[in-house]
Order: sequence, then structure tokens, then C-alpha cells
Amino acid sequence: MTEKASVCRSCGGARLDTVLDLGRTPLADALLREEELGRPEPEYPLKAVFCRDCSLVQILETVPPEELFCRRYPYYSSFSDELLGHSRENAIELIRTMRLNAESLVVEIASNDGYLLRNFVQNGIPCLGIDPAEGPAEAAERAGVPTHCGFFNRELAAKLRGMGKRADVVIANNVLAHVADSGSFLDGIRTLLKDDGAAVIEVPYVRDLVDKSEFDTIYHEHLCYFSATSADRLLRSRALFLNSVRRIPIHGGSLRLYIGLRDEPDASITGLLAEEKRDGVDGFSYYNDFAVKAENIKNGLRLMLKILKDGGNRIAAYGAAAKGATLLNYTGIGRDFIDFVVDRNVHKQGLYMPGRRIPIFRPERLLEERPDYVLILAWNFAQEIISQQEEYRAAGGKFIVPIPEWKVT
Ligand code: DWN
Ligand code: ZN
Repeated sequence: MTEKASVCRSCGGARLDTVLDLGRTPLADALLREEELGRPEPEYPLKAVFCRDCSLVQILETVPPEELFCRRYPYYSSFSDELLGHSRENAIELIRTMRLNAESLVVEIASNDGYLLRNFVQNGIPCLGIDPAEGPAEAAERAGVPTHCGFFNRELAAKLRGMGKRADVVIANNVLAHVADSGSFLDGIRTLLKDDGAAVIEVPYVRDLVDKSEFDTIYHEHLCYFSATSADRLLRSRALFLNSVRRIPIHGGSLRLYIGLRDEPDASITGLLAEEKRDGVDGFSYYNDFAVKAENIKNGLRLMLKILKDGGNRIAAYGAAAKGATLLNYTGIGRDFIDFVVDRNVHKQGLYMPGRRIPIFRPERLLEERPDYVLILAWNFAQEIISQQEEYRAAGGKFIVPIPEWKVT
């Protein structure tokens, strides 16, 4: 059963304006098994709204996190070299700037398969991962990363503190936007941090989502879509302070938030807040034409694929990504256009995309079947993906990158 909020998740405001309504949509990471194809899959409303009081873009439907992130959660961070490199740089910088050593403690919330904490383990820095997804948590433990398999909240934080654990750094990438009870989550971070500690949190940046028409990053796992303005407002409500910020390119454009227990903002955050004010990110008009841009991408992509299909071309897709599920289901692009999807993540191979039920194979299938075109659903890693497919390209294969506007490369 889902819960539908009628007021803003962050400030409780009731002035919510629709940014994009994607209709009833299956869960983006709920990949199907063969034996499930004969049965209907759960679908839930998926509508992004803007809060006029605190500028937070959010979806109002809350799917139980146990349904989203536990037993069959198929996402493993370590299947992207770009993400591994990005994470390594973050870790090495934190070890230097926070002067971490064998007496320190780093806690990562949503630590997945140990993709980031492995860097602290390798440098002899004590760390603890926290993640509710059984598969990735077990993979992390096998990789030597101590991991607690469960959800993070104020109760778990109090328990850890009661065991004498206080963190120099709490890392939480791509999870703050996923949490329904952000109050408990943020109170937990405040409880766990040492007085001079820092929380370093990455969230997809709503400006990149709007400016680059990244409508497919809207799905039920992503409850909130933050600007610096809306993040600052939410954090202050829990006595946490956004003291520094960095725009980073990962996942289509994100913010890395540097948060402390004292209010000590630097020029990066005062500058970005002023820039958002200047550009109207805190007003609904900034989001006004987002739905039209999504519709244009939908119509343009469908028309282009139809022309290719009518011309006798065979088309596959690359990346059984959550965003890929949204893109296929919102555009209605299914097996009438796409013969199969490939993905490097072995936990996704042999399964089917939610909604469109397109089969997922290993990437080698591209050379076995030699489709004429490959639609890159994981466009945020297009460069890394294309660089691996030189043989397919040399044989005449072409890629279609759908976002921010479709192009053939
Ligand atoms: O917030 C979330 C983001 C961070 O990651 C999660 N809720 C879910 C997930 O979203 P996603 O599935 O859209 O993320 P990715 O990382 O963009 O998905 C990429 C997909 O492509 C993965 O299934 C792995 C696959 N891949 C591949 O097959 N070969 C990726 C690369 C780089 C490759 O070379
Ligand atoms: Zn609000």
C-alpha cells in the first residue's frame, strides 16, 4: 500500500503545483522474472510537484521502502567505472581535508556494495556501511567493508552512539532524496556526527533535471528533487547547516552538500543560493515548461524510432537503468521498437524491464545480434558505455542518446 502526501514533505506547505504528471507507472527497479510476465505488476501514480513555500520539487506518492530497496533491489554501484572513479576522488579528498586516520570513523548511508567505502578500508580508515538492500550489503561484506543491513534513522543512530560510535564523516550519496522520513534521517546524522564532523551528501540537482530535460530521473525511489535553496531549508529545519556546495556532473548533474553542526556558510553556498534566487529556481515559472519539454522528447524520440523501424532497422537498448524504465514507460516505447536491452550488471541479466517487459541480456549480445541502432537508456554513462563498444561501432553500429535531446552518434 502506498501513502499519498497532500502537503510538502519538507515544510508542510499546501501550495503544490504540478511540474510533470507521468501517470500510473510500475516501479523502475522492479525488474521482472520470466515467471512473472503473465501477471500484472504494481503501478502507482507518478507526479512531480513544486512547493511554493520552500521550493522543493517532490513526488507525493510514498511506496513502502521495504518494497523498493530490500530483497530484490538490483542496483549495484560498482558496475560503473565512472562512478567508481568519482567515488575514489571523493574519498581521497575527504581523507586529506578531514585529516582522517586510524582513530577516525567514516559512516556511509546507502553504502550499496562498498563501491565507495572500499577506499577508506584500503587506507586503514575505520568505516561502517549502512544499506537495507541484502544483495549489495552482502557484496560489500565480501569486499571487506563492514556493513549493517538495514535502514538508517534516528533510532539506529542513537544505538550506534550508545555503542560509542561518533563519525568524523557521514557520507550519504543518492539517498536523502529517497527517504520519506527525512526528519528521522537527518536527526540521525546530527546524532552520529562528532561536534567538528561533516556530513557529505550528494543529491541529483533539480536545475540539471530541468535545464537538461532529465524527466526520466523521476521515479518512485526519488521522492525529492533538490535545489540548494530547498536543501538549505530542509537541513536548517533539523539544525544542520549547509556550509559548502559543489556542482558535480555525476548522474546527469548533482550537488555535493557539505554539512556541519555549526552555521558557517562559505562563498560557494552563498553564491549558489544567490544564483538560484536570480534565476528564479525558487519560483514555479522555472518549472513551467518542463512538461512540454518532456512531451517534445517523447514525440521526437518516438517519431525517429518509427522512421528507423519503417526503414527496416533493428534497434536494441543499453542500460536496464531505473531511469530507462521511466523513459520507456513514459514514452510508450516497447518491444514494437526495442528488441532487447543489454546491461553489464549480472543481477539484471535474464530479467525483463518493468512495464514494457523487454528482455535484458549481457552486453555481448550486441555483437551476437548486431542491431543497427542502440538506444542508450543509461545516457549519464554514454561515454563510458560507447567506449566499450568499439567493435560494435566498427561494424557500423550506431548509438542514440535520448537526453537532453535525442541524437545519433
Ligand atoms: O538513485 C539511484 C541512482 C543513483 O542509481 C538509484 N535509485 C538507482 C540508480 O538509478 P539508475 O539505475 O538509473 O542508475 P545508473 O547507474 O544510471 O544505471 C546504469 C545502468 O547501466 C546500470 O544497470 C549499470 C549499467 N551499466 C552497464 O551495463 N555498463 C553502466 C555502465 C557504466 C556500463 O558500462
Ligand atoms: Zn515545502
